[in-house]
Amino acid sequence: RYEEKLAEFEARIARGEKIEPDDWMPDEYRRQLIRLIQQHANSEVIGALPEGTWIPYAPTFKRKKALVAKVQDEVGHGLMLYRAAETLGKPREEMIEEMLSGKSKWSLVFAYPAETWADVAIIAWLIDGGAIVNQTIMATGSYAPYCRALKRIIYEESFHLKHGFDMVVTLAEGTKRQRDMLQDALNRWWEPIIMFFGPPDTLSKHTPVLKRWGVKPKTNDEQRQIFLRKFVPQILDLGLTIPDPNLRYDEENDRWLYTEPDWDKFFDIIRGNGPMSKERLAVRRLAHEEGRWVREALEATGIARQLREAA
Ligand code: BYC
Repeated sequence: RYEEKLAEFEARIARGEKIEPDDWMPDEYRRQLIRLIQQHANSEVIGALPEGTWIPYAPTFKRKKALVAKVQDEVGHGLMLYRAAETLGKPREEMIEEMLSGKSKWSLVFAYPAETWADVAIIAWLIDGGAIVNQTIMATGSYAPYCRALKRIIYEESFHLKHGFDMVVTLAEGTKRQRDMLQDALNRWWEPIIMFFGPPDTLSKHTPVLKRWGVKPKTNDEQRQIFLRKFVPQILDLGLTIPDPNLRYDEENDRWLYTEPDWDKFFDIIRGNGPMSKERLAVRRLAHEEGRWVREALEATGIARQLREAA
């Protein structure tokens, strides 16, 4: 009976056991995981675009090599995550179609433009830093294939963080123009970074069910606090100013206080109305069309079938 199966499923999660693809799971657990992992995969693929655009303009050969490697890593993360979502029964082609049609979401940070080289540094340091905070928590979650993918992703993201920090330090220790460029990038990225962790717990509709079933061990606001605790001191140490006059540490309650971002704006952006939302999708659609002949050739030669059978 459903109630008994559900009780056993919840008892397994309470014991800290992980759920594997062939195990029994409630339909809603499956639906939520597909939604979340699919959006995460989309974010990695779309997230390659703001930095990818800067590859031809990297200031040195060393920076260009590192940036190319990082962008390749992000696309690889997308593949690992689509694979993890596929274990729940949704074909990858369908997920990609939903991303291209705008039906399935991706992280709103990538709906913002990367205007200068300092944006590339801030993304690699603070967006990847935020992603590590989020993914380290999610990797302790209940669905085994997602956790396994996250462990591998975090390993690579940790290197991205070092690459980002090295770029930020170079700019922070550079000329006045470089420091101004860095401050300007931080000013523009601060609000999206705060939004990166999702709406406040009071507005987060999926958190209760995701927490109950151990997919999301910490809430959006808890994750945001961990990020602030880790990164605010480092940002200030670099001599940068954080563009929030209300940002301060509340010792009594052991938490950072900050100005709540404009959450109406957040919900509008994730509906596809960010400054770069349409352009990002148009570029992705173009890349997908340009790769069509490869997919067709793989099908026509039977290689695609062999790969599917081997997987
Ligand atoms: N952006 O109930 P809530 C990277 C949506 S890529 C857009 O709190 P949940 C990188 C949410 O989907 C890393 N939408 O949702 C790549 C929901 O809409 P729907 C990306 C957002 O799932 C390349 C609605 O708001 N990381 O690091 O409980 C280069 C209500 O929200 C966002 C992940 O994807 C957002 N930020 O919690 C560099 C991590 N936040 O579905 C770097 C995995 C919320 O009802 N995902 N929404 O239409 C998660 O941990 C969780 O899904 C979230 C949201 C914390 C993001």
